[in-house]
Amino acid sequence: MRTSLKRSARLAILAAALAVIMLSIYFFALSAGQGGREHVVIIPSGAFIPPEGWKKGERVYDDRYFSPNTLEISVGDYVRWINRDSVTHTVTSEETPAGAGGFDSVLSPGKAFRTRFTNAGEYTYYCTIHPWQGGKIIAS
Ligand SMILES: [Cu+2]
Repeated sequence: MRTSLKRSARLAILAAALAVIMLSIYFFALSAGQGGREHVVIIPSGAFIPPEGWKKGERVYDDRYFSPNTLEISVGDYVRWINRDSVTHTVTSEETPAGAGGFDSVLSPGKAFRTRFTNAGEYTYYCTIHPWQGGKIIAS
């Protein structure tokens, strides 16, 4: 009887210690600012319509094409683009910070694409099918 009580007490202490260790790791990871939040950018209905007076090669940074058009995130965060338009669009990186990889995704209507930003800096992107559509991500 006594021995089994001691054993369960030891087990309880062990479980409590384990819980403390797990919580410490969790809060350390949070305080390290590793990001991990997800942000959503919508490709709105009608984004395929070029702006009036648009000239070839010109990017237009406007919520009509990617919304929000400029998004500020933390390094380590994710961005999910959702195509709410009636036609296919692409999310194609244009300028990226040194050392950062690019991205390129084709999204038919209703589809989404998600990527993670692990390098700080400014990223611009556009749609290769409707090249007036410009967007910007700033990771810090
Ligand atoms: Cu497009």
